Amino acid sequence: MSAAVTLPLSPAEARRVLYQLTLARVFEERVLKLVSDGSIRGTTHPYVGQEAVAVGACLALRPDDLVISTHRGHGHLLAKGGDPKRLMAELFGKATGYGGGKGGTQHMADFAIGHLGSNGITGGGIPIGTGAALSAQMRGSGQVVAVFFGDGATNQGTFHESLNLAALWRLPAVYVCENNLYAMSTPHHEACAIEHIADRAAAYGMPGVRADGMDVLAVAAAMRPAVERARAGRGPTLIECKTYRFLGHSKSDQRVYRSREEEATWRDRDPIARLRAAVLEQALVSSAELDAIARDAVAVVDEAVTFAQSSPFPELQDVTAGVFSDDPCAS
Ligand SMILES: Cc1ncc(C[n+]2csc(CCOP(=O)(O)OP(=O)(O)O)c2C)c(N)n1
Repeated sequence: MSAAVTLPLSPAEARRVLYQLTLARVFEERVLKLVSDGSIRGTTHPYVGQEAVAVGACLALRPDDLVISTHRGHGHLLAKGGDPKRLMAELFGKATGYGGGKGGTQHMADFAIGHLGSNGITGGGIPIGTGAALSAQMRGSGQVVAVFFGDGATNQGTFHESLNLAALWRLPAVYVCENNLYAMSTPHHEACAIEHIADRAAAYGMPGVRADGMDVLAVAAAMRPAVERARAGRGPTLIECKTYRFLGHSKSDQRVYRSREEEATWRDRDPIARLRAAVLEQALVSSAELDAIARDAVAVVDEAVTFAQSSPFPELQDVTAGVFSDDPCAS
């Protein structure tokens, strides 16, 4: 396994971070099973392998800070403190889900915890997150917005327009690119002439930072000064997290565009295995506690599945409820 994560953490923090990483992993693996057996209909974009980015980024945020997510968004929602039951129920299309069962995997939000929504449009969340940062600035709320997106999204106009305005207006945003090397089957080097997306920051006049997206603490360490800078009114930062999705783009992807050797190299950098090894080596958490963390995550996901299965489908009369706002000016 490649080099260990950069501790220190207190034992309690180590347990919390490991739990969050494990919960995201167990949740996604269960979703894939449920998709395979037909319990969950439609597609899903698994986050397995990328957990350190969401968890590391959220570690650097305050509870009232905001995040905006992508089509690969279950991990972001859970890391921001989302409810696994409502998330699972949404995937089952049930009335108790985040979107009342009508949005599904790519259309979930939880404003109460500062999650502004996932988005099925590649790059679609970037201007929305930028607008939220403008709102935070105008309201003087002191909130920072973490905007998540993939490497493919950085070739969209929305990325360039948003980062330009955010830098110009010194908006309190942190742009977190999850560079997992592929946009569906297109490798980054076939879509972009430069190797490091972080280098694009120079074009807008903001700092560009590269982070090991397979190391939760490296992500948090890159985020902290960026969040501080944003909160102090000094403007946005672009953070490129080098990461990898262990599985296909979506459930039907046979991964013919990449080698099993490449996958094995990245699996060797599994963010959960690395943190587990590091905390054991420093005797921060015992192996019995690690087992308990894994059991807790499985129990929470079991409970979420039971909740989703036993929840009702939405009523026909509610088909348009939540589609339009009755009060467009509501905050
Ligand atoms: C505007 C738009 N174009 C194309 C698509 C189809 N699409 C869905 S996901 C995806 C790849 C996105 O890649 P990236 O931004 O790198 O995110 P990742 O899937 O790697 O997390 C594409 C092209 C889309 N959803 N929206």
